[in-house]
Amino acid sequence: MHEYDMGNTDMNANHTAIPQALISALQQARHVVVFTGAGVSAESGVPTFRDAQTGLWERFDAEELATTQAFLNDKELVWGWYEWRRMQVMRAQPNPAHLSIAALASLVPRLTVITQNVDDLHERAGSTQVLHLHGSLLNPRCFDCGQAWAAPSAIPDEPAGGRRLSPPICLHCGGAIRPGVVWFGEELPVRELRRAYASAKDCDLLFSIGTSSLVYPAAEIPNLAKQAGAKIIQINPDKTPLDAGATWSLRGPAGVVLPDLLIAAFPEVGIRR
Ligand code: BJW
Ligand code: ZN
Repeated sequence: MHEYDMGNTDMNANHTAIPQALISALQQARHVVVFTGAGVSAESGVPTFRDAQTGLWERFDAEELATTQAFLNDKELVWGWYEWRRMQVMRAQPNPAHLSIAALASLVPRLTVITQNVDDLHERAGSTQVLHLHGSLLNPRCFDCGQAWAAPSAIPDEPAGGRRLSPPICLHCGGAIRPGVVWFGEELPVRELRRAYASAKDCDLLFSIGTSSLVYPAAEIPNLAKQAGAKIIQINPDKTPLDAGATWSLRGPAGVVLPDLLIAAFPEVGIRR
């Protein structure tokens, strides 16, 4: 594994640390997979889960909020917390990492974006057909019958951490509406997971960006690509369990590293940092 420290966040700096072999691999790639986690939205102000001090699980107990049992125990607590998070996402804007990933689609022959994120910042940056492995904050549904519930688009002020809030009632069956995310112990959406696995096995280059690589089965995706012969580029300011398997690890914020990488690989395109 080659490790490159891109930690300098000075936007005017010339990040020549990107190795030529990596640039060539990107220029020659036939099918690129971009696999993202919460870190890709961190520079948009959306908190990650496991970062020290700022991560959600530093302040909130995952067992009390992100499991089916938690919802059954205290629907108001869980619904209020997820509404607070939905408001945060609606206020956030895509950052240069999301924009670079969207731009990459027209620079390589084929691009597949797979995300663990429950926000819509990839789509708002211009990415299409994004595979959401852990659902979306923006698509609540009935706990009992699965009927979709149209979340209001207004952004009311929610106190930090949320307040207790009764979930809406399903017009179809009277059940409680739940967040449209995948909680611990729940199955990932079958169609998305199948497509993600197939893309990983088919690609020649996979980016793993802003994920701690701790949550399964999603964390298996870079390993599948590697086993199938793909090169792996990791972008993350911190170490992760993927370090050993990555062909290159670029240590730095995705919103700085990705634009630099695109400028280095496709100078003719005029991407701005
Ligand atoms: C930056 C940056 C910058 C910061 N630029 N980078 C062993 C024990 C117990 C359980 C298990 C076990 N092995 C497997 C399991 C099961 C479990 C699991 O994996 N647990 C592990 C934690 C151990 N998995 C599941 O339960 C899954 N389901 C399942 O397995 O089902 C089986 C089944 C089959 C058939 C029928 C029924 C069941 C489901 C997992 C669902 C995960 N859900 C969550 C919450 C979603 C809802 C919500 O939003 O609240 O998904 S958990 C949370 O973690 C969220 C994320 O998508 C996921 C991954 O996190 P991510 O994205 O990696 O974020 P962080 O915070 O961890 O990392 C951020 C990274 O960014 C860091 O590395 C930073 O350094 C970096 N960074 N700034 C670039 N500017
Ligand atoms: Zn219902």
